Amino acid sequence: MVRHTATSVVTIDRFIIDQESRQPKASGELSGILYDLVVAAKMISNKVRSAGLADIIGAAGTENIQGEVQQKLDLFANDTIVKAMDHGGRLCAMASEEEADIIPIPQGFKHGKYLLLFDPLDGSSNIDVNVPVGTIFSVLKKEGEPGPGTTRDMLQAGHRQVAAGYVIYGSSTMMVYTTGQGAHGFTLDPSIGEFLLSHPNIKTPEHGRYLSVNDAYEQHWEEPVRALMRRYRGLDGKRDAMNVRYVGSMVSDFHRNLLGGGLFAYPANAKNPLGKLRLMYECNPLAFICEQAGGAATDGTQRILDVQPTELHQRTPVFIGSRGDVAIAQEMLAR
Ligand code: P6P
Repeated sequence: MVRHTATSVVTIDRFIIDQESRQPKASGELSGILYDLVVAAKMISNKVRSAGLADIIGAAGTENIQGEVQQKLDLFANDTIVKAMDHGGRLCAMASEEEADIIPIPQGFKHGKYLLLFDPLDGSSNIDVNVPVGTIFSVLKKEGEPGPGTTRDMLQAGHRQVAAGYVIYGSSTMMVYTTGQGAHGFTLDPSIGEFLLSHPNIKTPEHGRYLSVNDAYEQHWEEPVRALMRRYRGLDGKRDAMNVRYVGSMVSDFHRNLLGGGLFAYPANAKNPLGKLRLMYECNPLAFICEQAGGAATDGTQRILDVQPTELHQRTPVFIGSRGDVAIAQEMLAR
């Protein structure tokens, strides 16, 4: 007789409902935002997977606020998220890496109390060489009076996030998110179009195997950063060398390190005095997830989630991953 070991199949929608039921004051609006983000993730995943076949590979020719050439898939991902989110009545404004100003909720649509910030397709320069890319999102709550959200409403420290997550379009499409009740991973089963719980309550190891940094900038780092990287590489004899893994797609590097343990670093350098990565919709959401998984994230002087933003697209140096490895950065850079 074949014994079937019961394995519970939990869809992301079911998980979202279960998590909401544990929050007595939950109105269901945050769950609604997550549902809509799941739909957008499926649509972007579908397009990313067929990008090599359809005519959406390659630069769209336009530039985003960062002066970076926008890939066509960037624009598709951006528009997909905006269209999936703008009419649900739960948001009062959005902000995207691809758009200079905030994205208002169109006239005629109900304004909710939440703010959504996102990087629609991080690492998009890797698209046409088939390196995994990702979507990153952060949800804040508007303080004060209800009504249309403003840039000022968005300038909140990362510890005020109510939800954060990313989608990685890799060998499979995965969505990892948190609402402050742990970090949980879901893998898309394309045969049924459902994200299924595959990585409940992710915990990242205290010390990691992997170091993800672009050391082409070594000559532009300050000496404490160079000493820190020598430590991670075991060159000062104080610890074993970490394996370097760097694909140039933050979501991919972060996700591998989250599951296997490791540290992702994008330090300030003489060319980028505040580093390259954005605080509000890259570092803050990933830091929230990382802390929920038992990891940590610092800018070298303070916890990423405590940084008080002053601009929507501001950049920050970042050292994020296994708590013990981040502690070394804090110790060596605070000197
Ligand atoms: P560099 C992609 O452009 C990105 O924003 C991140 O996804 C990635 O980690 C980083 O930039 C790579 O930057 O300077 O090493 O090429």
